[in-house]
Amino acid sequence: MKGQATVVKNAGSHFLLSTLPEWAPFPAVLKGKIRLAGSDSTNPVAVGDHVMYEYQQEPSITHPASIIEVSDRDNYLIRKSTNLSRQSHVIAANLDRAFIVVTLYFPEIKLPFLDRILLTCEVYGIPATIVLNKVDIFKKEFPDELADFHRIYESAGYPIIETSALTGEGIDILRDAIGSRDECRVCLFTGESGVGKSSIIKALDPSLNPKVGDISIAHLQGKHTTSLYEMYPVSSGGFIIDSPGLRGFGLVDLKKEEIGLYFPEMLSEMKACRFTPCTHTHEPGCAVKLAVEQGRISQERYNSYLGMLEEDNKFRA
Ligand SMILES: Nc1nc2c(ncn2[C@@H]2O[C@H](COP(=O)(O)OP(=O)(O)OP(=O)(O)O)[C@@H](O)[C@H]2O)c(=O)[nH]1
Ligand SMILES: [Mg+2]
Ligand SMILES: [Zn+2]
Repeated sequence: MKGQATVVKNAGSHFLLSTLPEWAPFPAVLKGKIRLAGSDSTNPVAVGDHVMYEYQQEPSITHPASIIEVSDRDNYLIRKSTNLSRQSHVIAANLDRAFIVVTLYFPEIKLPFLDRILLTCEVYGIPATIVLNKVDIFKKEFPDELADFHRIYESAGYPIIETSALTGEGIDILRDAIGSRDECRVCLFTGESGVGKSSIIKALDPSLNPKVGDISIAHLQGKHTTSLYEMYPVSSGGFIIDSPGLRGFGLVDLKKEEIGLYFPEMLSEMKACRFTPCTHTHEPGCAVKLAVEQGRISQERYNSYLGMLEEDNKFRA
């Protein structure tokens, strides 16, 4: 017999599937070699994938279903490994939104890293919201840094939701952004280790129990507690994919002239550049550089952009 379902957990060699919006996960394995056409990714099946499976008897741990086909993806988020192999890894597929979780401190935020994730979401057409977690730690103590963060990302056009998984602040707003039961959205939580992705899922729905880790005192970093991609049904509505903390985030292959197209705030300025294409670095009459000088584009985002151009040199030289 055959059926269609969504991948809700990816444990490498075995999977859990569920027929969304029903939540009744059952085990499955990959049958034979499934390759998506044109894909060199290390994982042919990702959480969020819609798959065709077959089974002889009701799927169970001892008799898992067999995944026989992966349907075309509406979208997916992909990361290149940062080593020279440049293999790609599909993070998740068929996403309605990515929530990129960050915090200003513990671990300290790295803006270029956030900007790489945002750029990748733009490239793959996935709407992104920034979740600024742990506000209980820095809202009072670091108001200037907080204001700076809002200035940078609001001018770039990204929504920011401030949350604390500890006090519950902002969790209702986040729940609304995920959506109601009828909307049945599938959303990814991604970001560095230790920022509180799993903690927020618990705060959104206390009946869910993803593992939560510590922050290493020695390094003030997360300890990579979540090791698998796994979807959770939120009781108020929607499905959230919890994911392991990202370490590096290699960029997809883009031509130099293309990178700026995925910075929303540059896109609106670059029409006025004197030259096309313009890399917005040395060219005279560059409207993007003017917008940076005049404060419409933040220096921080522009610096991230320059960093990406440089990385591009490193891998293409
Ligand atoms: N003060 C404070 N601590 C938080 C908050 N959210 C999470 N934490 C703490 O931060 C640590 C890491 O939380 P996790 O939820 O495991 O972080 P994660 O992003 O899932 O980390 P990985 O699974 O390693 O990627 C834990 O000690 C949490 O208790 C928050 O809003 N405020
Ligand atoms: Mg986690
Ligand atoms: Zn320009």
